[in-house]
Amino acid sequence: MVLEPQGQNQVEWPLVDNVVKSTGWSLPKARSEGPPFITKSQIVKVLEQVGVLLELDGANQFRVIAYQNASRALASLEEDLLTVVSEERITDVKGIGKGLGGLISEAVLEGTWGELPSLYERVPPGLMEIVGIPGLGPKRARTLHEELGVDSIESLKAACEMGHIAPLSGFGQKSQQKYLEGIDLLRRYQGRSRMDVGLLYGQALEDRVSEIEGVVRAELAGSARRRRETIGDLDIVVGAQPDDHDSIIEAILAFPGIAEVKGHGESKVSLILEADMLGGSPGSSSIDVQLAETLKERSSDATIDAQVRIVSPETFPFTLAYFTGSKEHNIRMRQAAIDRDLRLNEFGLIPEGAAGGAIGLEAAKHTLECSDEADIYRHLGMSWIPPEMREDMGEIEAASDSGSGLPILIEPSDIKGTLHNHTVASDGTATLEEMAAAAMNLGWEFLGIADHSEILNIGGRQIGVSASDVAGQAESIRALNEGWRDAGTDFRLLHGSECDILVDGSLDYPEEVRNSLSHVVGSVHALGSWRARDEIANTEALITAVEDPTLTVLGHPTGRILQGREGFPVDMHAVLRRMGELNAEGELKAVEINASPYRLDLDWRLCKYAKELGVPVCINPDAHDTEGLRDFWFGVQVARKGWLSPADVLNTRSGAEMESLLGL
Ligand code: DGT
Ligand code: CA
Ligand code: ZN
Repeated sequence: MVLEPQGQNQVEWPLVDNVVKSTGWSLPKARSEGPPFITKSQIVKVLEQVGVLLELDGANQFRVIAYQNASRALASLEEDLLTVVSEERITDVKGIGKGLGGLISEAVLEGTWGELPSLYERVPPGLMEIVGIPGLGPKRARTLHEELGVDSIESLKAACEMGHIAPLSGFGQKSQQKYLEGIDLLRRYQGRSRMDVGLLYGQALEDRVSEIEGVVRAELAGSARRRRETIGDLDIVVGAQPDDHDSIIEAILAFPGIAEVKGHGESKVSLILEADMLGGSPGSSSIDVQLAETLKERSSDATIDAQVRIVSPETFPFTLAYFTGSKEHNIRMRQAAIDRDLRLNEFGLIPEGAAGGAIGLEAAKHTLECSDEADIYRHLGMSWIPPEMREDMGEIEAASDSGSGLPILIEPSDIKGTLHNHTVASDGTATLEEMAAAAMNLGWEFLGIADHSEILNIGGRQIGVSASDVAGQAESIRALNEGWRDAGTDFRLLHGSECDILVDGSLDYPEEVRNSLSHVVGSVHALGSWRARDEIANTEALITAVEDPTLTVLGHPTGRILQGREGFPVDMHAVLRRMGELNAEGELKAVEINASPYRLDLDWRLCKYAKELGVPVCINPDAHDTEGLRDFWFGVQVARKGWLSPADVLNTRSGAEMESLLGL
């Protein structure tokens, strides 16, 4: 659902369906020995792609729709596809006719694709790529191809920059600008996945690899282990005796959910993973089971690349440390080793004197023994550095024997509640009671309700709670709280609001309404106006907002949607500095880490600054249903990445403390 912003306070709703991601468009090759040669999910994807390709190719609209329908029909087929095909019942499936039934059967039984290869070859690959750009469907892509010869992202960019798109009928200046922004985003996030999707796949792969016979240790490395907000590819390091390496690689290649094997050698496998990888038991997942279920639904059509590297158990700690990165952190580590006349690489920590002229694995025979990563750090005069912090942002200095020491990082279990959550009163799907029950289930002592304020609407439909309805919600919450108090249950709902910050920095609702609330989360939703003006104006307006005596938390401070849209330009350092001053004067002004994996805003790079300024951080899931509460976990990962300890995070306080902090 993509809604065009119209009015000033129109929401550009999270552009979830609009996420820019270029996928390799190719026909899957048969990999198994016998049928099914191609899996159902692979066929579903191909049919969907063919719909787009046919449209790009200028095919009859009925054919396009036939492929789209067949893709959907197949996706919702519950029976085993091989059985249905073998029993020649595929055309009984509503939406799948004779022609497409034949194609599906051929793919399943023979692993070939009929006439499709020529279609895939005929359509310029660049056209497939540009269809991923927001606002650019196959029809428009085709028009651009025919009118301007656009056949790649490059040529689209050039056409935009030369102003050739705006004059075309049905396009205009606005489209042209939007495409340029889309290209920019595509570039930056090409082939990357959000943290939730990446970790779900990474955890599933790690679990499966760990269960293979002969595997001594397997661990996720790379940006996933460092909990970056987006993940390029997964890196998994496996420790096993050399004699077992071959059979382990064989076992990995037989996993379900491998869309493609990009290559494999003696000690490395490169794969593309798809949704079937996620089946089976969640095993030892660090993500909890419930969260994993929710994520599965969100990421069923994603794919992600993975590199598996297999080494001996003795080499494992070095390889894990190396492939955990970051590259910048590794460079500093290697320098620290050189300073001690040591050579650090993915195979060992080798005294130069002992290694002599040897290189690689040969030199590694002389390595200092390290049974885990902590040993490596110890040899270099440092304490073990949590992976999240390995970004060369001061952690090397802090971890050194002469340094200030590393902070004790916050854990998910430190969270006692959250302040920004929605109910049916605005755009949530759960009632106060349901949200409260889910929060208690998580072991929380409080839950802040912050439904949208009055002005918020989508497409003219009011979403926010009107000023006159606020008192009613207050009464419901008061009654519920009284019930828990009488029953001796240490739990309370806190009655707040997610108040819109208007363009001039003032807050929605009359002041007396805001004063009646326990807390106000101030958020910008009319992104269009904020993105259209400069950084100075936006910074001034946000400072005006945080200075409002009723504002408690600055919600999703930049409005960014990861891989979807940029936040508005703002000098967040300046805003945080002002918030620091206000806190010093005794006013509680917290900045939110919006824990939705689509946002993760405040960015982790700014958390440390907030901490140094004495601005409390509030980790909020911005839940719109009971399951959404679990997103707080991602916020905790961001907080850890930003060096935050429990004391730096407002919602590690107990329910009673929160009440007193909010003056209740
Ligand atoms: P990604 O995949 O783009 O999200 O980010 P990473 O950090 O997972 O990067 P990736 O997959 O290219 O490489 C994994 C780690 O391997 C990286 O974090 C550090 C290490 N590494 C890769 N290339 C180099 C390099 O050229 N120099 C050094 N020092 N380390 C490297
Ligand atoms: Ca990686
Ligand atoms: Zn919200």
